[in-house]
Amino acid sequence: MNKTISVIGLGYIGLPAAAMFADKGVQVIGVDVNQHAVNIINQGKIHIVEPGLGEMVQKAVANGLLKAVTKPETADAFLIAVPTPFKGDHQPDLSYIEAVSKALAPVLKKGDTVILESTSPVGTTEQMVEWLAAARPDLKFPYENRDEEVDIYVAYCPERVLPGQVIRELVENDRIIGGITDECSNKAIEVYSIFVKGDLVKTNARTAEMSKLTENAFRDVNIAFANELSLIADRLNINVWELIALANRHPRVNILQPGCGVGGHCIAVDPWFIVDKSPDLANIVRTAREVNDNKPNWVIEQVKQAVEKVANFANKKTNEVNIVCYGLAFKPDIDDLRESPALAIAEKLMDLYPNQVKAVEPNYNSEANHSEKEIALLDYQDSLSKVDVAVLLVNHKEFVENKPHFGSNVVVVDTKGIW
Ligand code: SAJ
Repeated sequence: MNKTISVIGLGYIGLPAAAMFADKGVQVIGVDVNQHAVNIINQGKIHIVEPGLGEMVQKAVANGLLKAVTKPETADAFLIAVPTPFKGDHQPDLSYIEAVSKALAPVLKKGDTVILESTSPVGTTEQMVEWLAAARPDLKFPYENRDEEVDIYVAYCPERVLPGQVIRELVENDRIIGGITDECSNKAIEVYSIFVKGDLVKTNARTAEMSKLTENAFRDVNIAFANELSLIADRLNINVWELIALANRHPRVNILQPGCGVGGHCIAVDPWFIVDKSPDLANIVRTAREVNDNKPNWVIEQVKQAVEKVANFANKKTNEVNIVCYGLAFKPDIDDLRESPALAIAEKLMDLYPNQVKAVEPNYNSEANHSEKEIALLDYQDSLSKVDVAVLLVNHKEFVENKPHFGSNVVVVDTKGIW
């Protein structure tokens, strides 16, 4: 019985999961090394932005079902949702999982279930078992292909929720349940059955790890195709948006949308974990990453040409041209600036054109703003009379629903094809 569930890592994935268990009446202990986040959660508030989450956390804390602490405590099941960034030349950084394993091991007891949710290179769950087993030689841990009685059940169950839709997708999405053994999968299924309505599909830990990476690499490769098409179409004087819409009328073609680059902490990162394990084989995956990472540079070149153009026809100096970037978040209708290509483009433009660059970001929230540089923000309507080069970077609904009507004196660089 999972009377108490502990969620370790109270970020964009862990906190919604914690709130979801509490919503079903389970006693939840949230663990995070960030004292600031722990304090905020214990006040019934949240330190991230996700629609619907604030109300759930507030209720869970008020009902005494969710508390946050900085060090692991005894529980029946543990869900680990800590970051797995990459370091140096795109090698995965497992230090957070290692630190959690070492902090968690002392509180484990016979019969507990440990589930890793963090996006991880293949083999990480087995590595985690080694870290746990080294710290707790008194407990028997599971090993793949050894179906024997164990004390601790371990599984890899990747999260696959879309930021902005987390509360709905946590419940509705199918989940992949990668137990180290079949018995481990069964124990993990008991945990997710508490709130998941989607199918809980069993596999082994390695396949589950790879499936998460595969899903995000699939999307990255397909966006790279769209981004590459946008460069080719531009050279050939073809409207890429029309081109894609036409091609997508074929019953078996479904091309994604080009943009200013691929951002976020998932799609721009996870494919590298595949490349890292099989560098000689992962050619398409690597090239897709490079194509998407290079798109912001192409956008900057477009802006440079636009600045020259305006300067020429308005008879201005290039340092008199006003540039406004529309959208800074990593995708539409969210406030998340992490790994945002739009923000990177705006910052690069600020270096190239000091004091000439401003931005409009309707979802701006100073707490979530991870910008190194202070970008002057303008109100959307006010910006329209001040801009010479309008750089549309993110298709936020405000920009889609209220299209501007620029005069011929404004040059538009539209990376999303909406203006
Ligand atoms: N993007 C495009 N063109 C498109 C679609 C997206 O340029 O047609 C860009 C976005 O603007 C953004 C980036 O790609 O910069 C990523 O956005 P996204 O909406 O594709 O994905 P994320 O990063 O918000 O969430 C992804 C999801 N994975 C898949 O759709 C396969 C989500 O389900 C995962 O849970 C999440 O990664 C994760 O945590 O791994």
